[in-house]
Amino acid sequence: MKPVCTTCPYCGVGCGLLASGDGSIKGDPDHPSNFGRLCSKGAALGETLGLEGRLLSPHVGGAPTDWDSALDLVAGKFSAAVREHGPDSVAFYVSGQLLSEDYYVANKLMKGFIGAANIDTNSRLCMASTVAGHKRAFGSDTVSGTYEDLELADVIVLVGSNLAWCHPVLFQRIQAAKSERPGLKIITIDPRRTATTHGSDLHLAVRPDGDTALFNSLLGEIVRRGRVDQAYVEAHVHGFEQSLSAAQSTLPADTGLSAEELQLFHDLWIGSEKVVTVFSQGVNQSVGGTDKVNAILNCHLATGRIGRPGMGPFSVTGQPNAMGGREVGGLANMLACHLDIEDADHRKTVQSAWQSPTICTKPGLKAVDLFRACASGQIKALWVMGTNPAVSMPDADAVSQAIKAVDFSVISEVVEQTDTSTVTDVQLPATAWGEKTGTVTNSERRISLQRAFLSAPGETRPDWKIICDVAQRMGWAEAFSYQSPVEIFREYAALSGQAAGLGGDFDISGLATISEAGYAEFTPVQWPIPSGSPGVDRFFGAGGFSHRDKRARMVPVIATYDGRRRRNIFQLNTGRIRDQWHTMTRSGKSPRLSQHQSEPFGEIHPKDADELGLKPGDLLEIQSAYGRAVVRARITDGIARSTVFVPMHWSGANSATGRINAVIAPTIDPISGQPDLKGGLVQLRRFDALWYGFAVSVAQMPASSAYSAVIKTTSGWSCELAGIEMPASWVQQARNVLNLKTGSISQMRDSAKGITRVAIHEGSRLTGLFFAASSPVTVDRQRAVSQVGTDEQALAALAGLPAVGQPDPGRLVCACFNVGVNTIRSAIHQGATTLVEVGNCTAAGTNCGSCKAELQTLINAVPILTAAE
Ligand SMILES: Nc1nc2c(c(=O)[nH]1)N[C@H]1C(S)=C(S)[C@@H](COP(=O)(O)OP(=O)(O)OC[C@H]3O[C@@H](n4cnc5c(=O)[nH]c(N)nc54)[C@H](O)[C@@H]3O)O[C@H]1N2
Ligand SMILES: Nc1nc2c(c(=O)[nH]1)N[C@H]1C(S)=C(S)[C@@H](COP(=O)(O)OP(=O)(O)OC[C@H]3O[C@@H](n4cnc5c(=O)[nH]c(N)nc54)[C@H](O)[C@@H]3O)O[C@H]1N2
Ligand code: SF4
Ligand SMILES: [Mo]
Repeated sequence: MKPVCTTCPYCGVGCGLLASGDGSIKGDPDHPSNFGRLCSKGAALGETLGLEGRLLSPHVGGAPTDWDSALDLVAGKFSAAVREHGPDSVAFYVSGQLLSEDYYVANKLMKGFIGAANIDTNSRLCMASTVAGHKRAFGSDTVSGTYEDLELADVIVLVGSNLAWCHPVLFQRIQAAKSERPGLKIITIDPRRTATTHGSDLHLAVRPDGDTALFNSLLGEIVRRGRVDQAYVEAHVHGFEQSLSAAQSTLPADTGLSAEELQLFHDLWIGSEKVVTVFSQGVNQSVGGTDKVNAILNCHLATGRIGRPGMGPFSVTGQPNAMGGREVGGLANMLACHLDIEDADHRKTVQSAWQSPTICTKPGLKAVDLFRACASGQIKALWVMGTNPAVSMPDADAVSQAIKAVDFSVISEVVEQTDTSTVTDVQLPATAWGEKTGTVTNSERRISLQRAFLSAPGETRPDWKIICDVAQRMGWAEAFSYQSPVEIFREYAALSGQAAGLGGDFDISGLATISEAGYAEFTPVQWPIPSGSPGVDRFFGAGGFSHRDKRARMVPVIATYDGRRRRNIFQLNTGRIRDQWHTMTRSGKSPRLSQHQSEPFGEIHPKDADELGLKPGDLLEIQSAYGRAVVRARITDGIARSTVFVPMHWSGANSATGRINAVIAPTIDPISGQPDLKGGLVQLRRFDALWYGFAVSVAQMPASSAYSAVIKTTSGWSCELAGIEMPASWVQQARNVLNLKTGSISQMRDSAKGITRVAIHEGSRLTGLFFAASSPVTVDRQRAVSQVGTDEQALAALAGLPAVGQPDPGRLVCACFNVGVNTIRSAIHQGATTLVEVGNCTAAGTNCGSCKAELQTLINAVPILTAAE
């Protein structure tokens, strides 16, 4: 069978894939986002398609039911709440992972038919500050540039972005451009050392939230050096003087950088016209996120470096359809097609296009307030779609409680048990990636189709269909009578033409009459796509902003900085790792992806670790007024003092105490409503475990004990754990942890190492291994994983050592070819000194390339011997 062209369901790069029903996935050589490239997550998609753990039928009150009963219940509850308490008593909380068609109908239902705007999305946690910053500066939420600009630039500045891990294919494109043109300089601005800073020419370890001060210092310097584009500013920009005086009132010292570092940055940025400033969550997720965005935009506007090849500000979107969500008006303060709720003409246009009985007249509740309103009883019915807020929202324990407190809650999910689905009343089974069809828009405004290549399993239905099924039952049968996604797409495209008529930027009306066959053959295309005239490649090169006077605004922004250091008060920074996707409900199904980083961890500076009495391998307890978490300490001088970095991915479903958002305060940027997920103050201490353990089982292990982190392996599951009470019986403890009630037991006490070892056999098959010790257990994890599920002798397995002649490959670095750190180090010691040579010897880094930055670090760590030595 011919593979199907589709689009990756993970990050906003939006790579094209060739997917087959047997789960084989390749990069699509013809897709203009990736030209055949892939990253480790995309390459491992085939391992996530199994039906294990999928939600396959509607559930009410924990029991399976039929669709009609579930839909009648949901529609009845929402209608009753609207009737009895008004439209503002219901809310949807949706996701940048929905397809545009799903997203569009959800918004249509809430804003045009229920008549309130209480629909917000996880993009509030992600892109809201950029949206607000764009709107302040441009009058519209427009990303002006294209990926090609990154290849045409002379200087690329990455601000608050770990591109090498979070947008790996874009990073690969940049690296390829750099190897062709070594003059291309990459600057990364991040308080922390990352895989991206390793691949950069200059790393500016700005103090947390020092970005506004940094770009203010740049604006001052642009002016001092006479490099303002006077003609552009005079013709197209307002607010120059006010912004400059605000910038000049900011102290360069507030950046936390030295005078030399600042000068280097100024020289590079000002010295080349072709500069692209890429920004992401280190900018957006801050109490001053919107100001940071405008501080960056100010510098591009003052120099007229926008909308021309090789230059411009560039916000990279996170989720596969973060951009599409903004286009359909997914946020509580927007209308479809970049129209504004506050504008009466805009509302009228949308209402008449929808022929709807009503239209919301004021912005709805933004994510943090939305869940507060759930807790307070204002929201009587809540519908969550395609997101896991009990893990990803700040103050996550309170969010979980808030969902429980709502009279009636429903979730549309693909996975049976998530931290959120287990606290909702109704679970509706959605078709997953690979089983459904619809469009997504990537970071460069390129619309691509995700196509089904598998049949829908069980009773699952696509999200758009579930929403329409409910809307029809709420009395709006005609307005939601779509038979397929293309019908929704056509309506949406037609509306965008009317929106553009009101002066908007978003116009895809050229696709408003697309046929079913045309949609099925959809090839990736960048908007704007007006009907009857050609679109443009880039926006704003010659002005033409969306404010009424067509001018952009430079916005005065001031950074304030509380530089006091307090004893045992740390700034909590959070973010992503290379091989997991958010709350791991999908990427966590891949054993390969789970090996790269198998535990939640906290990066901490060696001096802080010393002060806290932390040794490598110890556990770290993180506490705030909101909650606590326990993670593995990772001691590194790559992180600044008094800060700690923890990944966002671990949830209650796979860890006992690794859910970091339980600790994070629900503090928001007052302009965008985006939570400060990279800020927040915490206290740290060494977690005093009485024992540490490691377990491997053929059965799925629950997240138990005082500390635990469970991952999927090739033979079942493995788990790191620790306890604060000595179990009465290690055998019983092993059975509980391994989730194996039956089977014969072998036990061994290794007094030399102080390790208790328990093996469980079912007949001749080894079903579980459990190791415990008073200090972190030092058995060979990979060896233990490879033994479980086989006919391994108990005593050999309990010895936990690699068999003679079988070297331990070490922690996984290259997920594509399963190459461990020890294999790579040994190749380097044997003389491989470049990425190509390491690739030739071990195959590491030769497929998706996501691990190249890590390989380079390993190469750099080994001194190269010269002939003289
Ligand atoms: N592997 C992987 N890739 C992903 C995702 C995933 O879950 N896994 N998710 C996708 C999504 S939805 C998103 S939004 C993107 C996010 O992509 P990124 O924004 O690149 O990812 P993060 O790791 O959240 O944060 C980036 C960096 O911001 C830094 N930072 C923290 N505070 C500051 C600060 O004050 N200033 C500056 N300059 N930097 C700071 C952090 O140290 C971190 O290294 O990734 C997308 N891609
Ligand atoms: N501490 C901290 N917290 C963060 C961040 C951070 O940097 N630090 N980043 C924030 C950001 S940028 C983001 S984008 C969020 C992401 O956070 P979430 O959106 O909560 O994370 P996901 O795990 O992607 O959740 C998606 C859910 O949808 C389900 N799903 C998958 N496919 C489908 C489908 O087709 N239909 C339906 N109905 N459901 C589906 C998945 O199983 C999963 O449970 O996290 C935010 N939270
Ligand atoms: S870079 Fe990786 S995760 Fe992002 S779209 Fe491409 S293959 Fe998917
Ligand atoms: Mo995101």
